[in-house]
Amino acid sequence: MTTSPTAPVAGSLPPAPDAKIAMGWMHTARFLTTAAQLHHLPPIHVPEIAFVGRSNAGKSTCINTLTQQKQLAFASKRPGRTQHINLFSLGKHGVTDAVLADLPGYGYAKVSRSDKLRWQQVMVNYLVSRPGLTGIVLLCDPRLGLTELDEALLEVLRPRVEEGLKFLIVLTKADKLTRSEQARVLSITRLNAAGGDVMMFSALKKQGVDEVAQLLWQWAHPVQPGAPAALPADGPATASATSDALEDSQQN
Ligand SMILES: Nc1nc2c(ncn2[C@@H]2O[C@H](COP(=O)(O)OP(=O)(O)O)[C@@H](O)[C@H]2O)c(=O)[nH]1
Ligand SMILES: [Mg+2]
Repeated sequence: MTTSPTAPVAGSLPPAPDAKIAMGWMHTARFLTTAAQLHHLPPIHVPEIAFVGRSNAGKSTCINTLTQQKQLAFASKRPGRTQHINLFSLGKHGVTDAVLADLPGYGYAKVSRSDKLRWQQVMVNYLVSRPGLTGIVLLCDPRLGLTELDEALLEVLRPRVEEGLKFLIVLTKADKLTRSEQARVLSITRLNAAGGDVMMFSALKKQGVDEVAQLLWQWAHPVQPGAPAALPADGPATASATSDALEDSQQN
């Protein structure tokens, strides 16, 4: 979508902020609350952005990297343990202007079938019914690609994305892939992204961090009717590629 700087379309994205602004904003993240069930979540009156993905996809590490806080979302050595929805407030000077929701990872082999089903239901209910939900970040290990569970989630999301829900697939652990592997998985994933964006990310190499932060800032600060665009543009957000191979602890 293109917008004229003098007549922004209501709800459209503002220009990308400077990376420093986006990263400073992400750094304000602070724990708000945790809930084991949907109806225990407080109503939120600012844009809410949810992080979802398979267990071990790198979700906690991604949230910690974006917020530049080592322990905000606990990077568990035992995947599947985080069975709560955790909310984090974002906003300068203690004024919350967005909320991040960290949803439980799915697909962990050692969780009982009944727990799996219960959590899938919580997740689906959250995604279809949460008021104020503005955007979804789906974390995916590019070496596995979109798995059956990711595809099932995409099907749930598709109608909401068509209605305007923002959607981004973050391909984590980019440092595990060569440049050409990254290019290949990016183009394949773009075909299956239900109209959302796809970005490469590495917590280890700090690849794609600014770009993801800038996009989330844009999601959380949509252009208001009649208002001028919020901040000067700093060029389009694109993921650059670096590569190397490092080990992590794997499950399944
Ligand atoms: N090489 C590499 N490993 C990563 C990266 N991000 C996460 N990991 C590793 O992947 C594993 C799972 O990460 P975690 O954030 O706990 O995944 P979660 O279950 O989705 O929250 C951990 O061993 C992390 O150290 C990355 O960017 N590069
Ligand atoms: Mg985690």
